[in-house]
Amino acid sequence: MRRLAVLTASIVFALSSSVLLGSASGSRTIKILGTEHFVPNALINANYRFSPGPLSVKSGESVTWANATNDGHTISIVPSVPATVSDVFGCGAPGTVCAPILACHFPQGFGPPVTVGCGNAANGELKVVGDSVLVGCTGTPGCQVPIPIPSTVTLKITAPAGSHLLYMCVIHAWMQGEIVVS
Ligand SMILES: [Cu+2]
Repeated sequence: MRRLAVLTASIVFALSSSVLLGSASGSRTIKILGTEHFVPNALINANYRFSPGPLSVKSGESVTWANATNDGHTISIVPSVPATVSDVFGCGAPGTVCAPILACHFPQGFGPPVTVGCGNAANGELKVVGDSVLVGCTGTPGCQVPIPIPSTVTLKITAPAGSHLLYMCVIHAWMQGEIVVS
């Protein structure tokens, strides 16, 4: 979880094309996939992603995020998502969309204590900007999160029909998705 803060060298993203595709099947499960790889003085590569990225649901339906990676993530509704490499790696600085959400989840910085659910997500709902939940990796191979947090979370989408909820992981700010509520 803490590695984002130390990324300073060259960066390679191998984002899966799958994040660009919607869900035609009506699946209500979003997988969290990917790995990261670091070679000192050479590269850092991470392709953590939501699969699918965009999803259409009806208001009141539930969506499950299932983490298959060995790192923790967040599902965080934000007013806008970072659009450049600089925005991605600067997310968390004061004034960015990541800052208030990181402050909620990690009131003393990365590591315990943590707040698992922020805003309506504390009650199992996703509705408005600021709603956010931590997804852990307990049970996945090599889980590097020192705190037991479930790797699967189900949230009820209670935003009204017509809403477009932009969401992201504030730990890995290139992980971005959208929920279209009908
Ligand atoms: Cu993440």
